[in-house]
Amino acid sequence: MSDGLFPLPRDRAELSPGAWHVPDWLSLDEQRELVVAAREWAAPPAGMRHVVMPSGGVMSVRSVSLGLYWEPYRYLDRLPDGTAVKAFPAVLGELAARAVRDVYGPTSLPDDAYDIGLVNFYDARARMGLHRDADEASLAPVVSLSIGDACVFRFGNTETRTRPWTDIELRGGDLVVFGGPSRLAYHGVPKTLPGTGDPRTGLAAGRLNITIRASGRR
Ligand SMILES: O=C(O)CCC(=O)C(=O)O
Repeated sequence: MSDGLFPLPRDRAELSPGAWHVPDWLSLDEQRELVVAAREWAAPPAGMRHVVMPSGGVMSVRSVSLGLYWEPYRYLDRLPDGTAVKAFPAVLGELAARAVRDVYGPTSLPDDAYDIGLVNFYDARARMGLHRDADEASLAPVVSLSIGDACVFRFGNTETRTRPWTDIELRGGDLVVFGGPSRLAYHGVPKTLPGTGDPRTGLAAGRLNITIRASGRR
C-alpha cells in the first residue's frame, strides 16, 4: 500500500506497557515465504476452518492451528475428530524468538519456548471480537505477524472488554508483540481494509495473521 508520493515513515510504538507495534518488520521475501507456507498449513487434513464458539456462534475468521489445536478455551493434542495437528514449524519459532529479542532486548526465554501457531485468514467481511489469549500456561509474550490487507487492530486493557483501548492500523509486514503487564490484555480486529494489501506477497486478497504463542508445556 502507498501513502502517495511521499511515504510517511511509521515509528515503532508502545501501545501499552509491554505491548509494541513494529511497522514493516517482515521483509517482502519473508512475507512471500509465509504466504506459501500458509497455503500448505491451510490445506486438509487439519486445515483451515471456522472455529465454532461454545455459544454456537461461528467465527468469521478462518483459522488453522499448528503445534497444538486451539478450540475455545483450551489446547488439544489432536483435533476433536482425532486428526493429528500439523507440526509447529521451526520458522515460526525462529521468528518469535527474533521478535521478542528485537522488542525487549536479551531475554531469559529459551529460543524453543514457542510451540503454537494460530494462522488466521480474514476475508473482506471477517473480524475478531475483543478477547484475551489466556489459554496458555506460559506468560511468554504473544507474537503476531500481519500480511496482506491492513486492518484496524484494537488493543485494550487487561480488566474489561470496554475502553480504554487504542486503535492502530496494522499493515502487511507489521509485528505486534505483547507481554509483561499487557500479556493478558483484550485485543481484536474490528475491521480489515480490503484492497490495501501488497499483491507482491502472493496474497491477492484478504489478510493473513500469524499468532505465535508458548503453551508452557515445554
Ligand atoms: O488478527 C490479529 O491481528 C489478531 C489475532 C488474534 O487476536 C488471535 O488470534 O488471538
